[in-house]
Amino acid sequence: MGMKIALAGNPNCGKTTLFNALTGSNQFVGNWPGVTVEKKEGKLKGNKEVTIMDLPGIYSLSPYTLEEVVARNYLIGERPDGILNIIDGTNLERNLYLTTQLTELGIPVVVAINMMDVVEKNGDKIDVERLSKELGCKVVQISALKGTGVKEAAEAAVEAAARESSAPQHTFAPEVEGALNDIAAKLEDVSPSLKRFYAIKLFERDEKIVEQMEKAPDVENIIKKTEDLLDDDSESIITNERYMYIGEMIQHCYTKKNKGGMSTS
Ligand code: BGO
Repeated sequence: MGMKIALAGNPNCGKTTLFNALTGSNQFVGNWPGVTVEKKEGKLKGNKEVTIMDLPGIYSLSPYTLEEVVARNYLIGERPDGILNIIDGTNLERNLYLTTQLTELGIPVVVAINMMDVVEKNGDKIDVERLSKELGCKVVQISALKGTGVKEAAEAAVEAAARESSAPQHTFAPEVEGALNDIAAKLEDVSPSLKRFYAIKLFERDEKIVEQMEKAPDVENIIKKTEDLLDDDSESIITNERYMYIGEMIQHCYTKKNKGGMSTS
């Protein structure tokens, strides 16, 4: 049986460079069904049992761009065995926003921090061990351009995918967790590993997800109650909490050489 690893990341994070390094000339290019978004897949160099699926470059798993919808439909519909999430190490805060959503899918995730040659040149440091603990998934450092760590990243993704363990995840404020649990309890037809993802999307009033579900439960009362409690709309509640969580991780895990103030570069 072959294994499928999805390659996911923000636009410009080096995903194409990594995909080429992982697959070499062994690539098939087409379009995602029904849309003119490029679809690329290839066999992992040195292990033909492993297919690497290149997802469109995206910032989020929200429903606002065609690329986001294509990527998340693939992830929830096809359920790849693993996700290799490539992030730009020079832009950690922005890139981790997608990471916090990928780890909620119940699919094993490995994070590859790219552009490490630039991070190191700048004299900055990333505490990979701590980041790994706080994200609940393995984190490796790579330079797709120079080829360093690329093989190890692929091996880590294959290993994580084979273990079938889903990544643990961050928890939202107690009020939000309460609402998510109440919503999840109404999702009888959703497989256990996807309940949390669907609960969050329903909480955000994601209409595309509602349309996709055979029987979407009515959860408006649960959402409204939480919005009143926290005095904000549900989508902003989730977004703000993600940024708070990411901000804390950056504080713990990222050391900038030229901290604030005057920079000579
Ligand atoms: C140009 N290190 C460094 N330093 N650069 C990298 C790394 C890395 O590890 N990985 C990728 N890049 P894509 P998406 C470019 O094209 O793979 C660079 O969008 C240029 N081009 O070389 O395309 C990579 O698929 C002229 O840079 O990313 C590329 O995710 C001047 O990051 C860019 C400078 O990589 C995006 C860079 C004509």
